[in-house]
Order: sequence, then structure tokens, then C-alpha cells
Amino acid sequence: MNAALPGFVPWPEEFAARYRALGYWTGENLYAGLARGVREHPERIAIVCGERRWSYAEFDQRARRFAAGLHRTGIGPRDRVLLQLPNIGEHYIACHALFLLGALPVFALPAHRRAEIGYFVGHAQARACVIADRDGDFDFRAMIREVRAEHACLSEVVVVGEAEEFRGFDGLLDEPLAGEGSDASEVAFLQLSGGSTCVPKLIARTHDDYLYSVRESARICGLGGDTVYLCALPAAHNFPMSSPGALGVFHAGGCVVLARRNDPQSCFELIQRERVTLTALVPALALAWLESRLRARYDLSSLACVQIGGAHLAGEVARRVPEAFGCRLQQVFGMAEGLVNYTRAEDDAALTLTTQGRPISADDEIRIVDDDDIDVAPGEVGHLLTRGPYTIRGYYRAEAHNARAFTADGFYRTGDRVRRLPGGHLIVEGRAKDQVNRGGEKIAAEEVEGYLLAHPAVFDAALVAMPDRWLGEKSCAFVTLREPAQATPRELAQFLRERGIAAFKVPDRIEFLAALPRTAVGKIDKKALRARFAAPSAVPASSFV
Ligand code: OOB
Repeated sequence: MNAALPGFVPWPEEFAARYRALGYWTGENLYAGLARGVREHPERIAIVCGERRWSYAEFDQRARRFAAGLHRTGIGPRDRVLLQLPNIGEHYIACHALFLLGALPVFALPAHRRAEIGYFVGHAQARACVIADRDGDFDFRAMIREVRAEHACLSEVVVVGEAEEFRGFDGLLDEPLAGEGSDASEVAFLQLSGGSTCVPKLIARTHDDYLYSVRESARICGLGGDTVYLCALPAAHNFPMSSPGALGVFHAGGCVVLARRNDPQSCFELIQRERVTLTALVPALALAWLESRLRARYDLSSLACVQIGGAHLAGEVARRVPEAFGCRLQQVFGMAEGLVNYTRAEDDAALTLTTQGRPISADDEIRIVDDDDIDVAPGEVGHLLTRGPYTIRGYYRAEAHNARAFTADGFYRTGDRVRRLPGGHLIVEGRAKDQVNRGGEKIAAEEVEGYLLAHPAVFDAALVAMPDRWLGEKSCAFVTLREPAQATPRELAQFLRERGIAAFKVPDRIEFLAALPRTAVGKIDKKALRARFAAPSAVPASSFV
């Protein structure tokens, strides 16, 4: 049993025993899928990245060689290693090398900047990081220099590309490390939560629990050796990683094709060239692909299924998918904290188009409750609470927050408002958490409000979602100033950028008000602020940043 990583909240022993007895937790670790691939079909292609094609045997060798190199620098079991890579093969090499070592990847997204990366490194006490040299004109090495100046724990920096004073990724490849990987009851990695609080939360997932969700996802989605999966979303996100994502594909012996960019042309080219059978999109991306006239110029007939999840999928967009792509639509409603729901191949059109699916596991416990945690009547809308064999029991090192985010008996408060059909399918009706879901990218309102409040001219700030045709939601900050005309929207946006936050968190619009509306108890009335968007003419266009 887990002499757990400090800060990890384990399942109570009776639950863990039950999940093992039921065969959910098998004791296999996340390296096992790759190890099996090498045994059973070493020559089969596992990863396509640009012109590079790696077989399972080559993938395994590279992961073992990288693990050996990392080991030589002193990285070992339970050490945290921040991973921030674009969609390139090195991402999977690094993460499997860490699984083999029993070290923990901390999965950052390429969009994250100094503020987020600094926080993750500090909170996880990361000893090393693996980054790319640059992305367009953004230099990750320069960012890491700044992060390192504040976090002495970060002793090793590995760079894919021009390493400058750091270690080069390829230079670290050494004689392959033997071994099978770590104890499956251990924490395997730290994933980021979309969050709704002032600081992002880290999610610790174990090999046992995660592999269960990967294995079942691969089965539910019908993956096999002939699956060719296009990874169009950022590879480190939970959806393209495990629902069923790349890990599901490796588990099933299929092939993952990495899309460096996810614009229609780049992806259509890859789908045609590699005969892609499956991909996962957020609704905003699905809409961009649907609207693209380039669609007719490519042979997309290999597609068997397009998965859509991560944010609300409008019914009219859902309806267009099967015909436009000549394939099945699968809705996915998941969360990095655990619970994942899928519509199934056997579901009729109505279920597929209008629901977000049903849970993976018979042991995913679902409660739908009112504001007082009382179960609502069947079919009514309420807050979704969940507990199960792959849903965390607490965030990593977040004791005070955990007391609010989980019930006393261990249910996770998802912050989503749902209703359930008699067959168990869930329909996401909205959310109670204070978050903006900007095309699948989650923005915690409190976090951005905190950045705004740090500006000397800002007296108060409230971030809310505003509807957007392409992204579903964009963010609008309503701000009151200490003195009128002390700052412009443009200056505030620039101020946020200079604080080093991900670009998607900078409000799409900043609006000045004389006072923020308040509820009877004196809280900022975000509902009233959101209602302003019902009459768009009420908001002057000059406030765009
Ligand atoms: C996925 O994971 P996260 O952690 O980025 O975000 C989770 C949240 C959910 O709590 C919900 O608010 C929203 O994203 N969400 C959806 C949705 N899928 C996720 N809202 C409406 N409809 C959907 N289909 O986003 C994620 C993780 C694994 C698989 C798929 C998505």
C-alpha cells in the first residue's frame, strides 16, 4: 500500500480494496501499455510526428534512454518534473521515461507563462523541467531563467531544440534503462485543474486509477491496433491524453499522429495522409473545421469517429458533425479530477446529439443535489457530485480548499449543473463554479480578478463569461477604478500580460463601471453582469482590448 506522497489524498482503504477486488485497479503501471506494445508488435508505428515515425520498439528505446539520462542527473522516484512541450514526440518520450523512473510529470500547457509555471514549480517543488526552446517568438528558455531565479528547487532544465546553457534533450539520451516502472499504487503525475479559485490546483493521479480509466476508455471507444488517432488538442491535456487519447491508443497498440497546429488545413492534411480514424476536439475547434471550405478538398473518409468535449456543444453544431465528416460523433464530458462520460456507439441519434454521455464505470457514483446537498428529484437539474475508482479524493497539497471542494464522504463537487436521463446519460445544463470556459480553456475568474486588483488604479473587478459565436464563451472583466479615467482597457490588458499569465486568461474585453452590482448579501452580482450581454447594444464596442 501507498506510503503516500506527502500532500496526496488517498482513497480510504475499504474503497481501494474494493476497486482492486473488482479488477479496476490491476497493479499495472502506465508504462505497461508501451511495454506490451514492444512485446507484441515492436515494428508497428506508435508515433508520427512530422516526418518522424517511431515504432513501438523505437518509442520504448527512446523512453528508456531518456530515463537513463534523467537518472544520471539525479532524478528518481517521486521527484517532480515539469513538462511543457508542444505537440511533439518528445512529450510522450519524456512522460514515459518519467513513468519508468517513478518520477512525476507535472503537465503544463504550452500556453502557460511565467506566472503559472512559477506557481507549478513552486507548489510541486519540481526538481527539473523539460521544455521546448521556442514557439514562434516566445522563448521558453528565457521564461525558465526567470522562474529559476525564484525557485531554487529547479536544478535541471532540459530543452528540446537549441539548449543554450541548459541540457539538450538528445544529448541526454543514454544507454537504455532496464526495468518495468513503479508501483501502480503510487502517484503517477500531477495534472492541472481548470480551477475556480485564485490559484490553480494540482491533481495527483495514481497509475492504478488512471490506467483503469484509460483501459476502459479504449474499450468503450472501440480502439484497436488499426486505430490512428490525431492528437490535435494540447497533448498534455487530460482529454487527448486519456479519454481515450494517446495513452488509450498506446494501450490498444494503435498509432498517435501529432498535429503541431490544429488549424483545419494542417489537420485535414494529416487525416488524409495518415488515414486517421479518430480525433478529439473541443467545440470551438469542431466549429472551425466544420466552417472551413478546405474540407471538400481533402479525403477525410478514413475518419470513423470525431469526439467532442471540454465545453458545451451546441445542438446545431452537433447535428452537422456526422454528415460533414462522414463519421460518428461521440460526446465526451470529462474532467482532470476524474469522472469521464461518453456517448456510446450503440446510443441512438437523440442520445448522441443531446447528451454528454454516461460514466465509464458502474462504480462511478453520481449524485445530483440542490444548494443544500439534498438529492433533487430524478430528471431535475442540480449540482453534480461524484466519487469513484478514478476520481480524486482531494487536490494535491490543498487541505483548506479540499474541505470545500469535496463532501465529508469524499464526493467531488464538480461545479457543473446537470440532469440525468433514466438510462444514466447526463446533460450538462450549465455550471455553478466561477469560471469562464473559453473554447475549452478554463479560466478561474478569481485568479484573473486577483491580477486586475494588483493594478494600483483598480478598485474592484469581476470576470464573467460573455457569449461568443466561435469560442462559445469569451471573458469580460467589469472593473471599477479608484479615480475615473485612471487607466484604459488597453493598459490593464498590457499590465496583465506583463505579469506573465497565459494569453487566454487576458480578458477579451474590459469594461469600466461606476459601481459593480451587488446581491442582497453584498456579493458581486455576476448574474446581473452576465445579463448585460443579453442586449449587446448596451455594451459599447470601444471596450474591446
Ligand atoms: C476536460 O477537463 P478539464 O479538467 O479541462 O475541465 C473539466 C470541466 C468540466 O467540469 C466541465 O465544466 C467542462 O470542463 N466540460 C464540459 C464538457 N466536458 C468538460 N462542459 C460541457 N460539456 C462537455 N462535454 O475538459 C475534459 C477531460 C477529459 C475529457 C474531456 C474533457
